[in-house]
Formats: sequence, C-alpha cells, structure tokens
Amino acid sequence: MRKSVESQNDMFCRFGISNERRTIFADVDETRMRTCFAPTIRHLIRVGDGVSRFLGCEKCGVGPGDVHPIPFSRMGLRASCHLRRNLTLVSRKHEGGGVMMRYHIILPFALFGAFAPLCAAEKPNVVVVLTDDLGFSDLGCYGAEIETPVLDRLAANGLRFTQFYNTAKCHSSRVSLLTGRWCRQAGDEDMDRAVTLPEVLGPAGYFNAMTGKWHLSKEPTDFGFDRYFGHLSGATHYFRGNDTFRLNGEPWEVPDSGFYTTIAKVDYALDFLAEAREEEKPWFLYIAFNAPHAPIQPLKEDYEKYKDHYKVGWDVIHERRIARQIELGIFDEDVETAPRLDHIPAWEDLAPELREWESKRMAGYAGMIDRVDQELGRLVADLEAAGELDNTLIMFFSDNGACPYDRRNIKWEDEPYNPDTRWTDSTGWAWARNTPYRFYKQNQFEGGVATPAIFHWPDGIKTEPGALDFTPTHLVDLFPTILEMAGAEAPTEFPGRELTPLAGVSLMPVLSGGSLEERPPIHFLFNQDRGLRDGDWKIVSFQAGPWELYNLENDPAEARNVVAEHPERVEKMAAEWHRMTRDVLMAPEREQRPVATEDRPKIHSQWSDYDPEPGRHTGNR
Ligand SMILES: [Ca+2]
Repeated sequence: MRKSVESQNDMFCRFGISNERRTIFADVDETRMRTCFAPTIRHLIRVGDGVSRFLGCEKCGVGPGDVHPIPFSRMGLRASCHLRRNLTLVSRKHEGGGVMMRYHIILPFALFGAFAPLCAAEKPNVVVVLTDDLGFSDLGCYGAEIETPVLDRLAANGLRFTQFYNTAKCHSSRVSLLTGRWCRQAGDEDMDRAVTLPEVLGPAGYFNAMTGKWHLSKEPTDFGFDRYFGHLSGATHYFRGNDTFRLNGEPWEVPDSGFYTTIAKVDYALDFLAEAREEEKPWFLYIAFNAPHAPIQPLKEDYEKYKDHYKVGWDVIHERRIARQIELGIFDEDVETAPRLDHIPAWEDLAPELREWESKRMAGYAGMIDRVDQELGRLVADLEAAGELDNTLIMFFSDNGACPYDRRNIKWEDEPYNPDTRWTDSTGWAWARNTPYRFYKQNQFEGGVATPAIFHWPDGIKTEPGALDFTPTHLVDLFPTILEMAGAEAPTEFPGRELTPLAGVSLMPVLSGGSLEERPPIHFLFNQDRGLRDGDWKIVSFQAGPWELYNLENDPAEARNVVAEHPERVEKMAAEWHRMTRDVLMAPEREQRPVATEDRPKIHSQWSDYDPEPGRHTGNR
C-alpha cells in the first residue's frame, strides 16, 4: 500500500506503509525533500572534506546532481523529526581511501498527518553489550585509568549498579543473560529448558540482531535472532579471525587484511539496525565483544596510547583504582580491600625484564578496552542521529572477572599489535583489574562474579542521572526486565523444550526509582566453584574447599571471613545452595558433592608463575 502526500514545499513526496521499506533522501535544511521506494537499494554517499555527496539511486534513477551536498559531522546528519526518528548515517566500510556511508531518513511527522499513528506507539529498543573477561574496575566510571569516555557518559546520564553479578565464566553468563535462568537450569549450552530473549521478543514485534561471540550450541539464528554476524567460538584471533565466523547462518570468510574483530562487530551491528529501521520495528541488539579476552591483540594506535602507562606496576594501579572508586562513591572511604595474595609478587620484586613485559601486557588490555569504547561511540552516534538514543535501553556488562590464566610461554620481546603475537593473560594484572576484589574468572568470589553494569535509557530510567544503585542483581534479571519493558509475556511452553521457571526478577522497579520487593537468593556455580548471595550475606567456596562467609554490606571485598562466628547461618545457606543446585538447577551429581572440611591452598596450575626457573620465560605453573 502506498500513499502520496504533498510536502510543505510542493516537492514530490510519497509514504510507504505496511511492510514496504522506504528510503528517502534529502538535504538537511528540509527545503527540498524527495522520496523513492527502493526496497533493496541503498543510497550511497561519499564523505570527504566535511561534505557528503550523494551518489544516486540506481533504482529510481536519481543522480548526484539532484540533491545538494550534505554537511557531515561525526555525530551524523540531523533533521528535525517529531518522532525522534531522523537521518541516520551508517559507516559501511573503508573503500578507496574514503568512507562509504549509507543513510536513511524517516520523514518527519508533519508530512504524514493521518499516517502518523502507525509509527507513534514506539516500543523501546534494547542494546545489551557484553564484554569478555573485563575486570570490575576496567572502565573509567568504575575506577580505571583506561579512557572510556563513551561508557562514562552513558553512566553519567544513566544508572550504574555496584553489585551486579555474572556467572564468572563465558558461556554460563551468556546462557543466563539470554534465558533469565541459571546456566544448568536452562539446559546449559543447549538451552533446551528455556526460551531466549529473541524467541520472545520476535513474536512481540521486535527485530532481533546479534554480533560477536556466541559460544553456545548451534547458532544465534537457531535461537530467534533474525540477523547474526560473529564467531561461534569462545575466542578468536583479533586480526585473522577463525573458521567459525558466520553471517546470518552462512560461513563468512575473514578478509586477508584490514580486519579487526571489535570494529567488524559494530560495522555489522549498524547494518542490522538500518534494516530494523527499514522494517519499522523496535529492535533488540546483542553485541558480544570478545575483547579484552586473550589473545592480547590491540590495534597499534590503541596500544601506543598506553605503552608507558603501566610501568608503575600493579600495586600502584590497584591503589589508584580504589581511590577513584571511593571518589566515585562506589565504595565507602573505609572500605577494606582485598590484599594482594601470596601467588602474586610485589611489583618491585619482579625482575626488570618481567616488569617491562608485564607493563606491555597491561597496555595491551587497555588498548583493547579503549577500542571497545571507541566502537560503542559509533553505535551511540548512530542511535543519536536516528533519534533513538532516548528511547533505547542500553546495558553494559562483562561476562566474568579478569582472567588469570597464563597458558603458554611467549616471546615477550614481541609487540602485541603484531598479528603473530598471541599473549595470554596475566594473573598479577587480573588482581589489579578486579580491584578491590580478589580471585578471578571462574572463582565465585567477587573478583570472578562482579561486573560493571551501566544502564542508559533517558525515556525510561527515573533515577537521578549518574545514580548508583547498590541492590544485588544478576544477569538472570535481564530477561524479565526486558520483557516487562517490551510488554511481552514469558511463555510457559515452547515446542521441543521443557521450560523451567525464571530465576531472575525484573529490575524495572529499580529503574523507576524504587526498589525490588523481593530478591531471591543468587546462586553461583561453575564446576566446583560455588557461592550463594542472600541479602547482605554470601557464602563462597573455592573449588569445593570449605565454605567461607562474608557480610558484603560492611565488607564488600570479602576481606574478613566470619564463618566461625555464624555457624548456623552458614549451615542454613549451604543447605539452600544444595537444595537449589539439586532441585532448581538440576546440576550433575559431581557438582552437588559436599565441600571439603579441611582448608587447602587456593592456587591454580594455570595462574602466572612469577618465579620461573632460570632461563625459562614465565608462563603457567
Ligand atoms: Ca569471558
């Protein structure tokens, strides 16, 4: 169905409705405006010297001379639009030295009159950004010296949680995020005891797109995503990719040169959003960056920004980060931080060449994290230019704490931006990156399970801009939160699956400026590492070692184990952990065994060995 209307300037103007895509080109002052119906044709403009030139549309036969040059800014073209949907610039790819751009415009409300209600009831869009092995204090707005201005700005205009949890491991966090259930409860990688967010949002009218790391069974397009670009594997080479890359279910060949995975994930995300806009659907976008997961492979320019920054060492960085966290209000002034544990030497005690190499490793992490922020800047600019930023819920998390696994001997004289370099993780830096917490990825201590959590949604969040919320929260809460926001119901049946109940609770009361009525215990389990958070209290076990007990209200960094003072509480919480593990998670028997009664050293064979035999490079133990 098509309708024609006359614009204020008597220019030819048509309006497509129902499922037709429409593409409209215009100069920005809106004095000339034309439309065409080109369901598959992109209007391309080339950008250079601050001026965009229209290259024409082969479908409707309009040439470059038919529109005026369009002023260009990095934040995108702007045209007023009463629907807050306006001109969008989407970076396509580098080509011949210039940047190929694609743009779309949805005509302003005023031109449509009677057709406006078709677009008026806009459901919020949703972006979930998941980073990989990012430490709790690795962002500026959580205490880092790493430059993350885009995320800091989202935090300053949004809401940050200080006690948001993941599952301490890659795949299990992804399962909980997508299903609202504990990983084992959802059926693990197969998710056959759950439905996923896109499987619910699709029938509710959403366009579902994902880019990045999948790390679960099958492919995202088998679980409700309309579009997918990324790697199915848990890790990938940042410059060369691997053979698990897919584009919408088909194998995708990584280019021989000019490829960097963090950038490609946002390139495709912007493409997918442009498609969603053409279909005039609200959208759900899930970007799963692999950064800063090993191998440590930053872009050269990002690395060089931080090259000399970390020669001060991890003790100094730890101190600076906690000082900044106190300034930010994340922790009280008298917070007791987790001391550097025995398996990490004081920076000053490291051999000079080891200090040199370790400072390069941390500069590599910083460069990779900085790049994530830069790419998110492109995404935010795209939303802003499309007029969608205010009514999009953007959420940012890490899938687990910083990673300590130092898996191979390496050539430490190399530079990490050289694609042949494949450095793995540093246990010493993992401790500083998880400031003020201790332990790491996989462990259920706060260092493993605490994630930064930024929520940005100007139209929906009612707390003061930049507020901090101290409610214990978890990735399982995203599913019910997003469903409530989208006005969708969680199904109780799904073909071929035996659905389990949701584990998470909607965070909408918190986003609305209130508090949760009820927060059921938060269950932690990965392999033999365990924990349970109930109110202010947490029990935790390192690899099925004896339970420890912490009161996180007055000891957020788990510095004082008070197990001996509260035997009854520990017994009760341990019984609840076992009940949930058996009845709710339906976890394998081996994961339900009682914890050890004898204390034992907390150590792992793949943590960095900083005391290598003479002549051997450091590596794992
Ligand atoms: Ca991870």
